[in-house]
Amino acid sequence: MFEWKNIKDDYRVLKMTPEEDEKRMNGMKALDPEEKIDVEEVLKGLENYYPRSRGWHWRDGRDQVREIGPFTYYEMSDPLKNSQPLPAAPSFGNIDPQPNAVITTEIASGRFEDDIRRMRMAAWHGADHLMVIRTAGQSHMEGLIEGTPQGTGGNPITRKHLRAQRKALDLIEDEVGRPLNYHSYVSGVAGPEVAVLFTEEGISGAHQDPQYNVLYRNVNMIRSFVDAAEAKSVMTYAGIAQIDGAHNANATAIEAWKVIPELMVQHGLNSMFSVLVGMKKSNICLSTVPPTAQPAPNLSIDLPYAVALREVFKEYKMRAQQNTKYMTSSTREATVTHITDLLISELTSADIQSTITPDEGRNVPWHIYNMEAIDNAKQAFAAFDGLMRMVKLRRDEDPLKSKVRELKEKAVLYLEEILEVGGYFNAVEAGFFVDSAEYPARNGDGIAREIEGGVGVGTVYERADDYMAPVTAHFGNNNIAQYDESAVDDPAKLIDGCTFEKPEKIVYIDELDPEDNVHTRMKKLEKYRHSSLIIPEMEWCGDGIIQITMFLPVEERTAEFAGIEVGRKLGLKEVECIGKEIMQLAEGTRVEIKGRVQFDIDLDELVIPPKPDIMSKEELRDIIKDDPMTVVAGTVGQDEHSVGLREILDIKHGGIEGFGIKFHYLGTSVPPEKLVDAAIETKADAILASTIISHDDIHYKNMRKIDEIAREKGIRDKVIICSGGTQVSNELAVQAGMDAGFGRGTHGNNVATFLVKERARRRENGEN
Ligand code: Z98
Repeated sequence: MFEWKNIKDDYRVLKMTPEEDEKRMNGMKALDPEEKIDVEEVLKGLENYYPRSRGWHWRDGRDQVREIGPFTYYEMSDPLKNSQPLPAAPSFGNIDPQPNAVITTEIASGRFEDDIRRMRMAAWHGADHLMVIRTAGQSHMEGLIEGTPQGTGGNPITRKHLRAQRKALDLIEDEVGRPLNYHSYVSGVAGPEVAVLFTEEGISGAHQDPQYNVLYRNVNMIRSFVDAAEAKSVMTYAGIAQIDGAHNANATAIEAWKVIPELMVQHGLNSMFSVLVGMKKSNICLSTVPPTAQPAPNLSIDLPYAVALREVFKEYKMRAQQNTKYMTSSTREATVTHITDLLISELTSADIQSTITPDEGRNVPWHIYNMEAIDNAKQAFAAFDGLMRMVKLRRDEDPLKSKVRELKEKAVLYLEEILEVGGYFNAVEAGFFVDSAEYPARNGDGIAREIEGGVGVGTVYERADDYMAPVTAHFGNNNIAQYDESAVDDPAKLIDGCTFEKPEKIVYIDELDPEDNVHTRMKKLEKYRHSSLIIPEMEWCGDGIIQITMFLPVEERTAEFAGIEVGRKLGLKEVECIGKEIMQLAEGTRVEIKGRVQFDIDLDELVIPPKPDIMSKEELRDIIKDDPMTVVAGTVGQDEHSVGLREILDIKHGGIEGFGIKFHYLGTSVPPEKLVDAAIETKADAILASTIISHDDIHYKNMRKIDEIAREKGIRDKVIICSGGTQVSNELAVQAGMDAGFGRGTHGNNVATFLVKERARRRENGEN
């Protein structure tokens, strides 16, 4: 029998012995951050797996004033044990502040086995809400499906799929050190069955809203609402956080900002229904999306809506998602919309911040874009941290005051009108919802559904007087007392516990289709998992997809097809244009294409040059601070090219000056003697000779001269001598008497690192 330990809110973990845990995980060991997760191992022994946690987890340590690296933060939660910080983090001691809000990412490529690896990457970036979109059509299926078929536009949600991913997430959450919420969808014709499956398999969040079924999936309304009562009861028992479907109204509306009053009504209907079924308000999350996007002046429309919503529904949770309705193929534009939407979340608070991948508008759901979207949220929240200590919404002044009031009044009026026509079902029949006019006006083009129509019509029956189901978390009259008075509060007692208490009662079906399953898919791709071969990958192991961005100096339509031709000429297959943006009508177009490469890379044959030996800025600064260094520098011989050398020297270009190294710049066309004499005069530690001109090997000849003169004057062992230039190779420079030569691509830190290490080496060997 399961015994749960309540951690906080509705999040509980199972009490288990180490042996039970080991059996449940089929002996799988903790992940090694430097090793890939073994998906084949995850798939083994799933018949014995059961989830170790139930319920939703909010981040720990929220809203504490905390020091992270050199900064004070006010709106962050506990840090992760292992994570992938933002790209700029190395300049800030690699800190990775984790915001208060749970961060969602949607991962459902159609192959759940590859999504496992993506989920791990996402958790490292800071996502703790992993949402799986269903395959097309699953919401119209009457029952559950089994096995692991490939999906279209999402994943077929089956027990095996959920088990494999939940098992992997158990390992991943230990690795990152934060519980991970696993999520999918309960709305649909098989809602109650799915809710039971989700409880059994440890799902912690789910969309459930009967209005979604009715309006967008044309499921019969009676069926949808009856099912919803059952599904919500089960979700309540399991502590599953619920997300509603109101945001689909602004995604569907012709002009999204016009349905704002209706959004509040839809939120209200689903929330109150859920409360009446027994769900805690703190588990009811309103799915809110700023309805419009730039170039609309969207903050002045979307902010009053966000404020009104949070005031009316203050006891509930807010799940904020970015606007997707107006997303095009421009990931840049989508990113800006995302960040401005995040500003609304900051100004009004969000408990869950959903992130939609900036490629959603191009329908290429790739690994890298999940990470970009998560990073967008993490980065924006880091930027906004503490903002509300400095700015305040002018709530009681116009325009916010009157706009918020107007929205609330319109929502109330809307509800009154629903009552006037005889209630929700009549209102739906009358086409009240998603009308294109701005309420209270109506254009009569709303989504109308008939009470006698839709999927599943006529499938609702009244329970008979002797109806009884010996199960936990059942909605409505169950007539238990008639059978056993003592089981009224625990009907499953009649059968010694149901599957919610006894996972061993679950009938686990592995695969039904001998072809369309994870094992055949993985077998075909074995070479990319068990050999030295690799191939680029965007969504699935072995897909070979790459994306190329280019500018083509022609008008848009020509550019699209010319771009595809470029891909073909590069040898790519299945080339498609996934994005184009006019730079100027006639001058040209930015084009993005995708295609499949027709080769793989053998890592055994790959020549990887040794890692350049570069010390960090901080390390270099510290060393030079304790032990100063001076150099003399100039372009040598008849060479007037000073740009390269200045880049190595000047602080502005990341040169050695920035690490505290003092330099005496002697100018251009400096004779070798002068360089050496200056080094003697200034007691320099090093000479840096720049030499671009290479006719007749003059650059190497000059290097030899510097070396000879330094020897003649008896300072060769006291001074490090380096030269650099576009045609300089280290090997030939050393042959010409230099201590090192620096070629194209050299930066100040390469030179500084060499100088510091060479000085240390010489001292260690007693050479100077
Ligand atoms: C989101 N990215 O919000 P199908 N129930 C509700 C929904 O909102 C959705 C489904 C079910 C968005 C995805 N929402 C849009 C309340 C979908 C999904 O029939 O399986 O597509 O139902 O997560």
